[in-house]
Amino acid sequence: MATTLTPAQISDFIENGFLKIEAGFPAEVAHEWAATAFDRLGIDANDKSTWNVDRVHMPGSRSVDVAEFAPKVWAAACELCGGEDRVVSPWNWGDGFIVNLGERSSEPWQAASAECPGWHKDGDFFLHFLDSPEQGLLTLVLWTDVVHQGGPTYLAADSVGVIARFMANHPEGVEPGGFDFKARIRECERFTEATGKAGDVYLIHPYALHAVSQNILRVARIITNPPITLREPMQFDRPDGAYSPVERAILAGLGVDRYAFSPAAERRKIVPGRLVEQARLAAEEAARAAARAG
Ligand SMILES: O=C(O)CCC(=O)C(=O)O
Ligand SMILES: [Fe+2]
Repeated sequence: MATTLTPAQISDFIENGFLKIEAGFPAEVAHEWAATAFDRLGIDANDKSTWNVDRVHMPGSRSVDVAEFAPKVWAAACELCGGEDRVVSPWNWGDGFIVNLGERSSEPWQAASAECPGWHKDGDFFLHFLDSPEQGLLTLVLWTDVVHQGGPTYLAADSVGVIARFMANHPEGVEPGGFDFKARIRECERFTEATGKAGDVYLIHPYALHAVSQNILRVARIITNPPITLREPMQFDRPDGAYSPVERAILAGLGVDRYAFSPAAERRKIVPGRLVEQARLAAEEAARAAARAG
């Protein structure tokens, strides 16, 4: 596979746990997709009095293959995971939008810090091990411009090592709710905001802690967070040393060159409560679409 990332981009990813791909796909396409969210939610983009929800994670209604839709992003994501042959394809993006219209907009604004609520690592659907393949990368796809104080996802840039050490200490596996994120985020010191333009994409280390932020500007912020899945568990003692940047970031966090790991319990899936809520929202959307069709 052709290399698309520069050595500087890869060392940035290992240092900060994320890489921003600007103009990963055309802004006009992002705007077209984002515009569909309002009808689906039954609200008017231009009339904030109709915005009856502060934040919602919508169900998906269509999907595309990223290799065709955003080839530059696909190539970069594969490279961070150690190559296309290590990644489950197709990697699909859908319109299960995470819409932030006014999260905690009436509360005093808080800059990104350990004091903010909601820090977490993604992956509510499996038991977590140091080498888990289910969430190969966390990604944030920006379907609208995302601005300071307008609900950008907060990121802890030094959280990968914190989670790596926690996972190494728990070979028996960690439930999605078992990380004590409040304690973990207090071990972090470098915080940033995932701002950008419609069409930008953040490729983020699967261990990175992040949080929903306030949208005190009450501008419509629309993203998705499609995970990439690995075909096999990660490896930290590769005989040929062909570690992916994601693996190298974990080794760096552990402060070692290699690390023999095997899980001490069965890998298993977990059914997240979020799916029940999304089924309810999908039924509401279908009813609104039927009413519009009239
Ligand atoms: O809405 C956001 O800014 C982040 C959402 C998120 O982290 C999630 O849904 O897991
Ligand atoms: Fe998340």
